[in-house]
Amino acid sequence: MENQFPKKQILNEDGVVVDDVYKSMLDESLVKTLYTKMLRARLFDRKGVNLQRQGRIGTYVPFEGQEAAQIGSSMAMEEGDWMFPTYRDHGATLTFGHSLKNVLLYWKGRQEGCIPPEGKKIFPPAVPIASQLLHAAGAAWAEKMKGTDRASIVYFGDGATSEGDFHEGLNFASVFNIPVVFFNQNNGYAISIPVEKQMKSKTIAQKAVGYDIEGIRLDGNDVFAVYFHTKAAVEKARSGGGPTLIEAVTWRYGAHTTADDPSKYRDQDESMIRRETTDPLARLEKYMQQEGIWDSSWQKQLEQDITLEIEASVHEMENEQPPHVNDMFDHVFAENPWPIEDQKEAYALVRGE
Ligand SMILES: Cc1ncc(C[n+]2csc(CCOP(=O)(O)OP(=O)(O)O)c2C)c(N)n1
Repeated sequence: MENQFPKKQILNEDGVVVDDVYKSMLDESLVKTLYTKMLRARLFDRKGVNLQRQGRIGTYVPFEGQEAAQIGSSMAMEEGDWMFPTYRDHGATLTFGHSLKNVLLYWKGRQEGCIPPEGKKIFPPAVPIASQLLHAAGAAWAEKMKGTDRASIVYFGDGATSEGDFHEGLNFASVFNIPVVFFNQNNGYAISIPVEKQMKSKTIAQKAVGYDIEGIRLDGNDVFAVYFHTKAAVEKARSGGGPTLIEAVTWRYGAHTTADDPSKYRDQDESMIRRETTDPLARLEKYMQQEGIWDSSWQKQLEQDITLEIEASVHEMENEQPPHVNDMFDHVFAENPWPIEDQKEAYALVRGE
């Protein structure tokens, strides 16, 4: 099965394009945009971890290492399409147009952080694993019934493929030929469980066979492979070709969340080695250098501009009121059932209110 789903690559680890078909499609402005968005995501992510460590936001979920997977795939979507992220996909949502301020507000615990800018169809991050696959299939099915050419993309991890919702989502999308791209980021771990203990199958892409849909396995640290293959899957979906399951093989360098200590379950050297050998940004930089489109003063200026943009959004987030404890109780049901009302009242009593 592994041989039937080889890891597709366009840009190899040395920054060399290994698939000639794509050479003519790599214009300078696309390459620079991909680099810019990946750098923005990385700097935002590092800021998120620092803010949590300084006690300025709550628990934060980092994604450093997964930038090519998130930015390449979100850049393949168009205005009017739907995006269904998990808690780890703010690189994708920011690239698709979510606001820095609101993404930060989410991590601060404010429910307003779930609201995307006007016109952006971005769902709140799904924390119940794999539940968002059904939402994505449903939204795309609705678009199909309305006769539009809008598609959905839904993000999920390797661990999510063990949930019933994964299978229901794929089966439903297959049976009704729904315009949805199931975008898996196989980052090797579901918290502390390595993918080899999560499943017997050697790839995630092969799971598509069970639903008779297309399955694609990609080098998820190669932003060109992710961008072009996701774009093809989205275009196929738009033109009535049905769903695709994409497995982007990647790696998270850091912890599962800021509440996790990865040294308890994996060798820390591995992330260091991967940073040196397969990093998505370093790889793109090598390509740009070899193509003569790398300019270190451009990169420095870019980094400065992004840093200022992020700092301004932190300032905006911190100018908002802190979350109220009742937010924990008030945003799941339109009308709270009695056990939740009881808990809310009990907690108010404890606080002396
Ligand atoms: C239905 C459900 N079960 C368990 C959890 C607890 N949980 C949170 S993250 C996680 C691991 C998910 O791993 P994966 O799908 O590979 O995504 P990753 O976090 O690696 O991006 C689990 C089990 C949950 N949030 N929802």
